Amino acid sequence: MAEHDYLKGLKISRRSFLKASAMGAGAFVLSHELLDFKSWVHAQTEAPVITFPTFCNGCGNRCGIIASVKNGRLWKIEGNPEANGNLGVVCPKGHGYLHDLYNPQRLKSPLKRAGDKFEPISWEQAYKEISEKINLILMDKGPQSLFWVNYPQSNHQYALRLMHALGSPHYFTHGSTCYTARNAGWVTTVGQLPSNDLSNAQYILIIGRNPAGGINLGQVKCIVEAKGKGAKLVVLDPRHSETAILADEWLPIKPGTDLAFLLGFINVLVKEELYDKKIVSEKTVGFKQLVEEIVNYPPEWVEKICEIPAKTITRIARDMAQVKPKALIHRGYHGAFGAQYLNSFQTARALAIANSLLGNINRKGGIYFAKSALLGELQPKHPAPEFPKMGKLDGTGVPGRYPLGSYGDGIAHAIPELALRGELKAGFVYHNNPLRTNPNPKRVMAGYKKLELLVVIDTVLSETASIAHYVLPESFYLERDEALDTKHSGKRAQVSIQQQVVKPLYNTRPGTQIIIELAKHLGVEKYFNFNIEEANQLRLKPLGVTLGDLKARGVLFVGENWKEGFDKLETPSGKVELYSETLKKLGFPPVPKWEEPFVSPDPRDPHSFRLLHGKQAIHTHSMTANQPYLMAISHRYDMIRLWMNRLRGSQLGLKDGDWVKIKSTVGEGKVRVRLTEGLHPSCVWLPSGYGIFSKHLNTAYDIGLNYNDFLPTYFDPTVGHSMSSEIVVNVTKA
Ligand SMILES: Nc1nc2c(c(=O)[nH]1)N[C@H]1C(S)=C(S)[C@@H](COP(=O)(O)OP(=O)(O)OC[C@H]3O[C@@H](n4cnc5c(=O)[nH]c(N)nc54)[C@H](O)[C@@H]3O)O[C@H]1N2
Ligand SMILES: Nc1nc2c(c(=O)[nH]1)N[C@H]1C(S)=C(S)[C@@H](COP(=O)(O)OP(=O)(O)OC[C@H]3O[C@@H](n4cnc5c(=O)[nH]c(N)nc54)[C@H](O)[C@@H]3O)O[C@H]1N2
Ligand code: SF4
Ligand SMILES: [Mo]
Repeated sequence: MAEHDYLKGLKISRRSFLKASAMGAGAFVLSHELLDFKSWVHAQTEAPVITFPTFCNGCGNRCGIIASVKNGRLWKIEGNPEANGNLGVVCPKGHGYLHDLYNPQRLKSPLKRAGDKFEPISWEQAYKEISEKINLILMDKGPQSLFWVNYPQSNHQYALRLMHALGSPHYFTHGSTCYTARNAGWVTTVGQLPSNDLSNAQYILIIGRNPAGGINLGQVKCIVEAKGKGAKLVVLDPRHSETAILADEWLPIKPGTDLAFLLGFINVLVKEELYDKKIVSEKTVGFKQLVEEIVNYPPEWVEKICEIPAKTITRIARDMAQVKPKALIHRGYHGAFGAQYLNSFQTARALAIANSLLGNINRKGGIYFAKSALLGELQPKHPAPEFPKMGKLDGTGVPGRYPLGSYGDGIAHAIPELALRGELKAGFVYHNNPLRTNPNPKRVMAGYKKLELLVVIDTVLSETASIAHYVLPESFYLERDEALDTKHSGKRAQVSIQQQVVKPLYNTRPGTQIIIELAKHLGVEKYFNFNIEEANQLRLKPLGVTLGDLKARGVLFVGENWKEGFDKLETPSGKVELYSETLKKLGFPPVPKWEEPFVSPDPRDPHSFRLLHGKQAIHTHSMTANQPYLMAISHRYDMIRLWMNRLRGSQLGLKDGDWVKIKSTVGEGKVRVRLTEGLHPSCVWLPSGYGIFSKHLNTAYDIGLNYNDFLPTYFDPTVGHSMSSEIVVNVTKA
C-alpha cells in the first residue's frame, strides 16, 4: 500500500507516521514516547532470537532447518548442519517459500462452497457437515467409494489409518506421476530402492536426474566433495541441466532412449568381461539369459538409437569398470524413467542391472541400502483398524492390470476415471493439487467435479481447492507440530521432527489434528484416542531417545552403522535378479529388452517435437509459482520460456524470445521460446512450475504453460504411471 493511503484522513506528518508505523500496527498511537527510528532499530537488534530446529516444507525433500524467531515473527531460516538430506544448506525456494507464512493470499478459516463462491464457516460446522455427508455416502455406496490422496509425507499413516478405519482401501500418493516406474525397476531387481554413495564414488554417471535443479542439496554437496577428491562426473541428459554445469562431460541423449544406452553399456561390460565376476557368480541369478539378450545391443546399434557415439559408450563402460565398485550410475528419480516413457520400467531395471554388474550394490562409493529407523507402533495401546477387505479399484498390484504397481501409492491419476465411472463418490485431497499436477486437466476437472463430496486440505485456494465443496486450511509448516519423519536416513538411520516455530496467525489447524478430529466426527474415534505428542512419544520409544532430545536437535541418529556387502536381498531369489521369473509369469520381458517409446516426433516435420519438462531450482511443482519473490526471479531471468534447439528454431524462422504456439492431441497454448545449443534437437523443454489457473493465486495466475495441459491420460502397463514425456507437440510461430 502506498504511504499516502495510510495517511489519508489521519492528518499526521510524515515524520510522526514513520515513528508510529515503526512500532507496528498495534502501536499506532501518536505520542512523544514513541521510539525514533534509531531506537527502534536498536530495540529490534537487541530483541532475543529464539531458535527452533524443524523442517522445511518448500518441497518433498524436507530439509532440516533452524528457524529463528524474533519478537514473535519469523526472522530467518538456516540449514541444520546435522540433517542428512541437506547437510546444513537451504535452497532458494526454501528461503522464498517461508515468506508465504505472511502471504495475505493464505487460507484463514474453513470454507464452504456457496454457489460460485466460498463462505467462511467454523471448524465444528465443517466437521459436522462433512461427516454427515460421508456417512450417507458410505451407507449408500459402501466404503470403497471414499478416497484420500496426499503428498507422501510424515503423517500419511494417520490418513491411511482413517481410510482403513472407515473400511476404504483408497489411499493414494502422487507416486504415479513421479517415481513408481523407477521404484518398481529397482525393487524387482535388488528388492528395494537404494541410495547413492556419491561422496565416495570415483566415477558418477547421472542419467536424467538433475539434483542441482530438481534439488537435492545433500547430493549436490556430495558430488562436489567427490569431485574435489578427483571423481569424474558424466551427465546424460537431452538438456544442459544445472547438474551438467558441474559435469566433466555432458552427453545430450535423444530422449526416451536411455534403455538403449544402458543395454549398450551392459553389452560392453559383458563382452569385454569387465563385470564383477565374483558378485555375478555368487549374488545374481540369470546371467546366462542376460547374455543371450544383451548380444543384440552392441554400441554401434545403440549409437543409431540414442545418438551417443559407440566409442563414447565403450569408453564410459571401460572407465567405470576400472574403478568399480566405486563407480555408480545414479539411482534416478523423476526425469528419464520415474514416470515418463512406456519403457521407463525396463530402463530402471537396466539401470539396476548395470550397477549390479559393476559390483557396487551396497558398497562404499556405489549404490547402497540406507539404514532406516524402525519406529514403534501405536498398537496395542491404540488398536489399528482392520485392513480393508476389498482391493483398490485402480488395479494396482492386480495381474492383467498394473501388476507391478505399488499398493501403498496407488494410481492417483486414475481417480478422475473412477469418479467418472461412479465408483468413487467422495474424497479428501490433502497437500496435493491434482487439477494442476495430474495429466490432462480437462479430464481431471470433469472427474473431480463429478464427486458428490470433495474436501481439500491446503494452505491456499489451489486449482483443486477452488472446485471443492469444503476447504480445510492447514496451518503453515512453521506453525505446526507434525508426525515424526524417518526420511533421509543414510549410513545411519535418521529420525526427525517438524515442530511449531510461531503461533498460527489464522484459524488454521495442523494436518494430523484435522485427521484425528475428522475421525472423531466420523464415528471411528476408537482408533484415534491420541494426540500428535503422545503418538510421537509412543513411536520414539523403541529407539531409546526422548521427544525432548529430538525437539532440541531436530534430527537424531539411531541404530547401528551401515556395513558394506549383503547376504540376502529382498527379491524372491534373495539375489540380484538379472532374469526375473516374476516378470516372466506376468508376461513382461524377464531380462530387459529394447522397447521404443510409445510416441515419437516425426523427423520429417520441422514443427514436430517431443515435449519434455523438468524442475527449475526456484520452483516446486505447482506450489511456489504464487510466491512473489520466487516469481520475481522467474521474470528477472526470463525463465518461463520453452527451451528449443537453436538450429531447429531458426528452421522455423524463430528468434530468441519469440512467441510460439504449441499444440498436442489434448491441448494448446502460447509461450515464449528460449533458443539454445543446450537441448537435443528432437525435443522442446518446458519448466514444470508454471501455468497456474487458479484465479485465487494472483501472482502466478495465467503465467507460462504446463506440460500436463498437453499430456493425454496414460497408464503404462507395468505400474500404471502417467508416461508424462510421451507427448508429441506441433510448434509454430505465434
Ligand atoms: N504441473 C506440474 N505437475 C507435476 C509436476 C510438476 O513439476 N509440475 N511434478 C510431478 C511430480 S515429480 C510430483 S512429485 C507431483 C507433485 O504433485 P503435488 O503433490 O500435487 O504437488 P505440489 O505442487 O507440491 O503440492 C500440491 C499442493 O499442496 C499444497 N501445500 C503446500 N504446503 C502445504 C501444507 O503445508 N499443507 C497442506 N495441506 N497443503 C500444502 C500446495 O498449496 C499445493 O496446492 O506432481 C507431478 N506433476
Ligand atoms: N527445484 C525443485 N526441486 C525438486 C522438486 C521441485 O519441484 N523443484 N521436486 C522434488 C521431486 S518430487 C522430484 S520427483 C525430484 C525430481 O528430480 P529430477 O528427476 O532430477 O527432475 P526433472 O527435472 O524431472 O528431470 C531431471 C532431468 O531429466 C532430463 N530428462 C528428461 N527426459 C529425459 C530422457 O529421456 N533421458 C534423459 N537422460 N534425461 C531426460 C530433464 O532434461 C531434466 O534435466 O526433484 C525434487 N526436487
Ligand atoms: S530442497 Fe529447498 S525447498 Fe526443498 S525442503 Fe530443502 S530447502 Fe526446502
Ligand atoms: Mo516427484
